Amino acid sequence: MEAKKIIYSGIQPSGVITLGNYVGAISNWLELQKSEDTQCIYSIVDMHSLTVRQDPAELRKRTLSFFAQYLACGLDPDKNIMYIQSHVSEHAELCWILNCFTYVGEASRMTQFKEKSAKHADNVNMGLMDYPILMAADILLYNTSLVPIGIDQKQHLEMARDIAARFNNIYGDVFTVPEGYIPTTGAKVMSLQDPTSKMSKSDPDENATIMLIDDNDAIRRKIKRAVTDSDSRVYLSDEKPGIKNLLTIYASCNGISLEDAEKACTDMNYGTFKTAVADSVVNVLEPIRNRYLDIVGDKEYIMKVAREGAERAKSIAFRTMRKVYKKVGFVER
Ligand code: AQP
Repeated sequence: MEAKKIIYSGIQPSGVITLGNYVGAISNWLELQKSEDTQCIYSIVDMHSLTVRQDPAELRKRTLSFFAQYLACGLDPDKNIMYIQSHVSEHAELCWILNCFTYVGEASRMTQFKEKSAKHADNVNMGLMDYPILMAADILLYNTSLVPIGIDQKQHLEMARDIAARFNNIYGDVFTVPEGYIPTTGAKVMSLQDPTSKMSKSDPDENATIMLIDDNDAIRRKIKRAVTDSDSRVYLSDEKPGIKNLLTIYASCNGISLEDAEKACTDMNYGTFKTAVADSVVNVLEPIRNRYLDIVGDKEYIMKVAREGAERAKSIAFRTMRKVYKKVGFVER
């Protein structure tokens, strides 16, 4: 029997899960879990979120809330391995090993490192630079073939591939070199208030992002306030980033191409168009929010799923680490 193809992805518990995370990542996770030939591993990558200062009580609460949102989206714990990253200590162990096979020059060239260093100038910690190496460890621990991500993570995935290839060159075929899986539509959902920058989990302007668990009124209000332009016609153009973003959201929520979204909406005025976009988002998010409200209070259930997921993840991760430690010359434990 052929081994199942491993899919790995995660979201860090900072800020709030956004429509961008859903469209760029989670909606693909839902598709990928359907195949009998895949083993999907989905994590809440809490260790990554420490690269920015967190309130401990808030972080704990948010991690469980994110886990409940994974379940509410329809990620199936019987089918997938779902766990919290810090519960599997091999992530930190492999990160250390990979650090020793990564050059400071390549890590410091990463766009996210430069952007986050500028944004958090008072706390440019080593973790911020180490973020993509920990991400490489997350992926390589499980012999992952495919990593579903938004386009913002493409550079980090390239780095994970470089590190894997470098290690394999020295020690033989230890790691699977992973491929990225980036959606054709919705790889980068933009901020509703500044459609030239990414919709981001920690944006302090609450009108800029749609939260996965926003209620219908909030969704409608935010889309109504979305920045567009002084034109009045709906069509695709790089000169119209606000409209392009709303068309992207409409296309993703209706499961159609950007071009078909343009065809469907081109006769609408901006008011009607925004209502149509809001209806599409509400259709997708309302059932998720309702399921979330059912699950989030049941901490026992969430923890049971997280514990079982961590055990399954650990059994794979432990085998990888045994192999890696042997290859680099550590005495067997
Ligand atoms: N706007 C987006 N459009 C499409 N995909 C997106 N992703 C994120 N934002 C968008 C994808 O979601 C996955 C998880 O992302 P993450 O947890 O690594 O962090 P983030 O959301 O990219 O982080 P932010 O927004 O930069 O968070 P803060 O503001 O807290 O630092 C990834 O696959 C990502 O590509």
